[in-house]
Amino acid sequence: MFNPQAEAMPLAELRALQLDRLRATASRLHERVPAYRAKFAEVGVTPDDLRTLDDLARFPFTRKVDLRDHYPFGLVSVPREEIRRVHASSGTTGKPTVVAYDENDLGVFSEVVARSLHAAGARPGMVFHNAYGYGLFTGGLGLHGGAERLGLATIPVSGGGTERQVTIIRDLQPEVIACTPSYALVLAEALARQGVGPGDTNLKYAVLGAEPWSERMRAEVEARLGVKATNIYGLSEIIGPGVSNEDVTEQRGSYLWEDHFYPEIVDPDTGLGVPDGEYGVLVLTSMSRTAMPVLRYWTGDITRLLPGPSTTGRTSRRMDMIRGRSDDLIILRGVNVYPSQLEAVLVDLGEVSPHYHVVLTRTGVMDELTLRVESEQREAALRDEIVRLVKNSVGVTITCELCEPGSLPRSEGGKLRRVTDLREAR
Ligand code: DLL
Repeated sequence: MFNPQAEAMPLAELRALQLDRLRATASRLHERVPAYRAKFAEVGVTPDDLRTLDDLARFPFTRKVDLRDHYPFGLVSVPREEIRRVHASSGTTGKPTVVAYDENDLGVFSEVVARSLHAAGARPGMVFHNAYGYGLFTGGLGLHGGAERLGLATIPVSGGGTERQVTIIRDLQPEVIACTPSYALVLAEALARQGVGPGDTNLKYAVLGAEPWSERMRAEVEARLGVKATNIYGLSEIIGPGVSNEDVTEQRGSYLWEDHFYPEIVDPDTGLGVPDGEYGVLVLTSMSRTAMPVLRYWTGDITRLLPGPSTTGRTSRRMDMIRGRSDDLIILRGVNVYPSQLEAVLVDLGEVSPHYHVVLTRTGVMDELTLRVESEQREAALRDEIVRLVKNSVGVTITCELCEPGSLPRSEGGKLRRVTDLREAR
């Protein structure tokens, strides 16, 4: 194990550490972030009310909208000069939500990613192909920092440029690869086209995440790339990748690094905690961050904490694969897209009606998003303009179809479903 002291800490010690860290985080937010002070006051709690771990349930959730309302730095709890890095993730409207890290946070980030990579099979001295996107997205730089911390020879390939990726896999002989599960299949197909089969590369371990996937997909990636694949989970608001990772010898449930992130599973409708083993929304608190800790973040991801003993000696709990989401977030080829971001593009354009519908399909291994928009004029130029604007503001390539006014589904009183997902579960 990479960090036995932290990962196999006796349970009583871990719970005591969590309570200390949660109290420190709640106090920090109460003292330094007016928005949290106000949220606490609204439900009548102060950090002194946090006497046991169960008391956390009395504190308010933090949601995406809180980050948006305090965009960009309203939830930061250190002076501006102490910020060392900023990442961003898609907001529910045109604007991203911003996450800030100080020196301490970057240390936590590389520590938890190093642990994740180690759990995935990586060992110091191995060559690491990092095909997560570098940039505002936390995937590329997040995996990078942890890989260097673990002592891997890190190749910062970033996303895209499949032919070049294939050349690097053939020539630099990485043992470990990190990318989205869907991109792993794209790479496997590109390798196969060059006559490179599963046994012909040096790849042994794949660290896959940033989008939902399943056991079926795992079997496919493992067979086609000749690797052992593990699930890495995370989100920008909490830190980025490395909130949890499966152990490669077990491949069942991702160990949450519970000395840094406190997990709860709650009922999506009532917000009340459910017992371990039951499905609900994952709520996470970052307990050791300083620039922008987040208390009880409502991830929207549906999963469960797995009961049963671990076979690896770790004391942290494991979470199951993500089963779905409690909101309308679409994850397209690893990129988060909210329908409302697409709507914002159409509204800005002004030439089309606000009636639109999103259809998600899968051709081979690639996900496609078709945006169907009602419009009086249906020229190719307008269609291309919408595709270009979405690419610029949301960062994904989509297909656009202009359709006759009145032809798209309308709300029949209930919540209008804007998205039809025809992708089969992977
Ligand atoms: O996707 C961080 C990440 C990068 C994780 C690389 C793993 C690997 P965001 O862009 O903020 O951060 O998106 C977070 O992506 O709430 C989930 O809905 C989804 N997600 C992330 N990992 C997984 C996973 C990164 N392993 C959102 N399985 C999360 C299913 C995942 N969904």
